[in-house]
Amino acid sequence: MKNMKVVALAGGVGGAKLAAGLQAVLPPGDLTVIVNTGDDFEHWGLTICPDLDTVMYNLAGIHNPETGWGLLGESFTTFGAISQLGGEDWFRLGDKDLAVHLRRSEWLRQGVSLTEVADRLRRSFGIPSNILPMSDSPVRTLVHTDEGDLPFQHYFVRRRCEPIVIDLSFVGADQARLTDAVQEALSAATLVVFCPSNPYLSLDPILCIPGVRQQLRRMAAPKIAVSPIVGGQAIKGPAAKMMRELGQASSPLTVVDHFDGLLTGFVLDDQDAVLRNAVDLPTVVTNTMMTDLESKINLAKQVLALGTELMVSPSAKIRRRSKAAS
Ligand code: FO1
Repeated sequence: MKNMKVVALAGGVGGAKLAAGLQAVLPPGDLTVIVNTGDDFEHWGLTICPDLDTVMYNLAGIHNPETGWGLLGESFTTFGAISQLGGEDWFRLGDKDLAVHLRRSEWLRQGVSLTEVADRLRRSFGIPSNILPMSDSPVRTLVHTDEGDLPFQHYFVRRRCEPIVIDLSFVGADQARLTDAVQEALSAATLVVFCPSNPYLSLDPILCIPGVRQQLRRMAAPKIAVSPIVGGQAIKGPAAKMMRELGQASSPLTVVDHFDGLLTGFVLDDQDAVLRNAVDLPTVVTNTMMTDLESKINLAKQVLALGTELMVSPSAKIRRRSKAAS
C-alpha cells in the first residue's frame, strides 16, 4: 500500500482491533487514529482515557486479548489495596495500566495537552502510528436512561449497559474544536476509515464536534465504514441494544443511515451479504470478525482495497466478495 495516508476514526475494542490491522499492513507512520475521548473520566484522582489506552495497547500488541482493553499479564495489587481502603472498585485498573494514568495525570496537571500526552505515551510503547485524541478539551458522554443521567463509565461498566437508553449528550462538544493535529491529518488523508465502533458512543462524539461533519463531507478522500453490527448483533458492547431502545432496527442499514450521507463505501460481514443491494453505496462483503491478528490484517486489506478502487472510480459498483464466501 504505497503512499496512502489513512485516517481511522475509532473508539472501543472493535475500533482498536481494526486500527491494529491497518497498522500491520501500512508503511510505518501512514496510519493516524483519531480516538473518541467521550469515555474519559476522573477516577481515583486520575484522568482515565479508556479509548486512547485501548487503541494504544492494541497498536503496541500488549492488550489483554480476552477483554480487548487493559494490558496482557496484568496484576491488580494496587486495585485490591484501594478496595481495602474503601476506594471505588467497580472499574478494574491494573498496576501497569495505572502507570499510564499516573504519567498522563501528572503531565495534564503540568499543562501538557492531551494530544502531546498521547504522543509521548505511544512513542514510549514504540508505536509507529499517530494516536490523536479528537479534542484537547474535555468532551464527556452522558447517557440519559430510565434510571436517570449516567456518566458513560457508570452506564457501561458499573451498570453493565443494563439501563434503557433514552438519549445521549456529549457535554463539552459545543465548546470543543478539532485539534491542529487532527485537522492536519484529515487534510493529508487519502482515505478515511470509520472503524467498527459503536456509532452512538464511539463515533458520534467525534462527529459532533462543530465542523467535523462539514470537513469530512468536503474531503475528496473515500470515506469507508465497517459495520459494527453483524447478523443483527453487536460484536461487542451495547450498539444493537441501543439501536432497539432508540427505536431503530439493529441492522447495518441503520449504521449507514446514521452516517447521514457521509460515507462513500461500506463493508458488510458475510452474514449480512443479503443486505448488499439494500446498501446504496459501493460495498464489500467479507469476514469482519477479528479474532486474531490475521483476521484483523485481512479486514484491513479489504478496506484498503475498497479505498483504492474508490480513489480511482468513486461510484464503482463493487461486486467483490471475500474468498471465504465465494
Ligand atoms: N470495561 C469493563 O467492562 N470493565 C472494567 O472494569 C473496565 C476497566 C477498564 C480499565 C481501563 C481501560 O482502558 C478500559 C477499561 N474498560 C473496562 C473498558 C472501558 O469501559 C471502555 O470505555 C470500553 O472499552 C468502551 O470503550
